[in-house]
Amino acid sequence: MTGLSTSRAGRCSVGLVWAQAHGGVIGVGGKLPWHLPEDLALFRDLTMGSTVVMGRRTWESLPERFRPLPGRTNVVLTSDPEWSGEGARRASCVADVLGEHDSVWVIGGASVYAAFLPHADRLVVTDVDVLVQGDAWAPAIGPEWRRAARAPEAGWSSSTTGLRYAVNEYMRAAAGRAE
Ligand code: VY7
Repeated sequence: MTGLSTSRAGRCSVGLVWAQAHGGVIGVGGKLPWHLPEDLALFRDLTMGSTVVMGRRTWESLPERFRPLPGRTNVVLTSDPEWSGEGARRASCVADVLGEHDSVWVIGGASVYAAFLPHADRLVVTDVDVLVQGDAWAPAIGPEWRRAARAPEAGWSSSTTGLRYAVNEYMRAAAGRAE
């Protein structure tokens, strides 16, 4: 499931990948409020070899030994022209990212998901069956999206940690996306 194969000339193919608890919670205090190694493996496999786009806060939230995320082109969005991070490419806006890459995975956080959602073709969303306090939320998945797959099709997978989770893939329905 790596890479985005739907790229057309001159148009950046955009996937968003996130994991969410009930209510769409994706983070609290700059961290993921659960431990789900199976999701980290999925995230790694999905994004390996690709360009990953993240906000500056998400970059700061990565453990230093995983910064930049290995095996991937790391692009960090920030409006601060002075910002730099070792192993990161800075981008100042969504349009720059879309113009400079053939395909990207957007990996967070909340404001960056919201900014790229109108340009996205594909969403890969891990539902984590846990109720947690949050201070960051996933964007709403509107009727312009249709679920193309869920694994497992019914019920849940069980993590070695005991948590239950399921992986959903959404594709944009016919109407199309913003340029
Ligand atoms: C981000 C980490 C955060 C904290 C500790 C380790 C889905 C996830 C993300 C983002 C999970 C993260 C890591 C895990 C990945 C490793 C490097 C270390 C790698 C997302 N579904 N899940 N996320 N790393 N956007 N979407 O855990 O990273 O990939 O090499």
